Amino acid sequence: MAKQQITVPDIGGAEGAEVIEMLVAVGDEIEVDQGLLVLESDKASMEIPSTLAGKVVELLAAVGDELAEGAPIAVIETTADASGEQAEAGSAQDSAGGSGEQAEEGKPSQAKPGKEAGDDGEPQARKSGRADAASAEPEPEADSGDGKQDDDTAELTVEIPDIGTEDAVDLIELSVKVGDQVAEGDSLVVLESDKASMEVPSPHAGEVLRWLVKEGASVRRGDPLLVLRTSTATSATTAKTSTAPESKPKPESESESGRPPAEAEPAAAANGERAAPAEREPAADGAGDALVYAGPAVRKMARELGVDLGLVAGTGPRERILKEDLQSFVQRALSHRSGTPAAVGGSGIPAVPEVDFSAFGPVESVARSKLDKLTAANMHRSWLNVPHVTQFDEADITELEAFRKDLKAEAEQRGTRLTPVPFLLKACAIALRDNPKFSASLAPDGESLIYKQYTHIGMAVDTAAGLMVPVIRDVDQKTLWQLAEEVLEMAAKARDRKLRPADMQGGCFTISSLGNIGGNGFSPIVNTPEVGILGVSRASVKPVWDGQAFQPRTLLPLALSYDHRVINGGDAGRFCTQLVALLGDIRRLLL
Ligand code: CAO
Repeated sequence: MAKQQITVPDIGGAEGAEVIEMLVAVGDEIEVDQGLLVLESDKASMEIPSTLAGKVVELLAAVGDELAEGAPIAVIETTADASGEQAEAGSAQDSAGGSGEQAEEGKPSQAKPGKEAGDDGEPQARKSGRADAASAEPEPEADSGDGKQDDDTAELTVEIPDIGTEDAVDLIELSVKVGDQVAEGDSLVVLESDKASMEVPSPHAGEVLRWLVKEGASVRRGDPLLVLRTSTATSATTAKTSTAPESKPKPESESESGRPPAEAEPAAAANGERAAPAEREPAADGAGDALVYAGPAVRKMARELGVDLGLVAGTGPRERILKEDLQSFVQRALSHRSGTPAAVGGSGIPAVPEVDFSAFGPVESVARSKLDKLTAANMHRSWLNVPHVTQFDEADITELEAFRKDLKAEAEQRGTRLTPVPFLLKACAIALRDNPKFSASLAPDGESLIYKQYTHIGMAVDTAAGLMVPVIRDVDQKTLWQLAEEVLEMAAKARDRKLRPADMQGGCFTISSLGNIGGNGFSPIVNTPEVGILGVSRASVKPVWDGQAFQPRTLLPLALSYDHRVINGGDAGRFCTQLVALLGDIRRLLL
């Protein structure tokens, strides 16, 4: 066992980058290359992977910290077996020091933003006299002055700068179009690797003459991107800039200064390819969909504008949020607000008036967690988009409870706990099989329903950090014991913040059980784009008339909320009736 410190590696010249997410907690067992935290600079967000395997014994960074290369991240207790090469490499470094070396060792394998061979942080640009618009071949290196087209202008081929990896990365967005005038530092394209997304800033001001790559291409350092026409004066200045080792990528705020946002981002949507929808389409999977897909510049702009990106619909590739989407969102919000004398919120809804609570007594403002804010955005979106109806029922689980209690000892022997939730999962899986609309989703254009050939069910988990919805896969194919184990495992992972995005994706339907907490009933909000959610409240013993006398029976309150665009009352009635029958006679779970 040895304690070693992991520090921030070379992050591509970024002076300091903000920690926007911690991916590990003290006590976590981690592997080499597992993400430790996410850093976001002006130009890129990047996951910093661990260079060691072992146990996290101390965290030396937190969300909101500004970190530069060499800053300590965590202390890892490595085992000889687990740490392997890394332990050897870092053996001289204990938790008290050695951060300088560690930074070298800790260099991430993933892409880094904006750092080029000359360390000047600018993409390489070369002069060229070629005018072959269709060519995607690299332009030949030209001597200084060769690229001059006339007295005032020159053509320059801009290349992919050093992106911190020799591997190819995806070019996911062309941020400008032919004919655009770009300022030095304007984003030309967005690149994305497994671990980071980054914008490539223009090394010069000029006019975009032609593209030499296509959106979706795999690119590497040195690949030609586009040809710029620059003025000779500008070109001379920037050519100097691009070879000056001390120069750094220009902060976005500088590059955009003097330009209104509408001009600053002539992204794909500006080509007229897509129209920004009024509101973000519900994302796939509850808390999993919480991950907003947007580049650093858009995130920065959103922060400046105070916009929750969870509410903005992305029209870029893979629903990436473009600056234009953000602008449309803000414009819509402003036009709603200025429309009537009474202040109105989104969709014309009267806004809640602001109140100065401190006028009535002492107050404290506590920042909400990211998870809380994303959950709020998801709930709000679903509430506004989905016409909700909730159907209530009660299942007589007297026999189920007796059976469950009989199995308590066996459950303990197996090292698990059999709560009502596995039975609910099983019963829902059968009801979903027989009522497939409940696990369908509405196509974005509303023209079709997407039926899923799998039965993955989300389970709401109440955690100290907020609400999480891990998804239990192929519930229909699992035994009650397997489900019991998975419920425990997923709930524990959620509470320990060990769920991965993939654990929270792919759900067809959700169960929200408040049975362990209490309450007679509640109407849950559909976890869009799912169309149904089952709310389960606390079971209680009640007198039930059997035709001759009142009998004490254990009744479980159920509340099925559904999207009335997809499901009708009749469908919901049938679903609930079947569920009640299944839970009332668990032998039916075998049928
Ligand atoms: N009625 C009465 N008792 C119930 C019950 C019910 N409907 N459901 C569970 N219980 C009891 C169980 O019997 C068990 O006690 P015993 O061990 O004595 O039998 C105990 O509660 C188990 O509770 P649990 O929370 O450990 O496990 P669970 O499987 O019932 O629930 C989970 C797991 C993850 C669903 C739950 O812990 C949880 O987080 N629920 C909250 C979900 C939520 O927040 N929903 C709201 C979403 S919208 O804001």
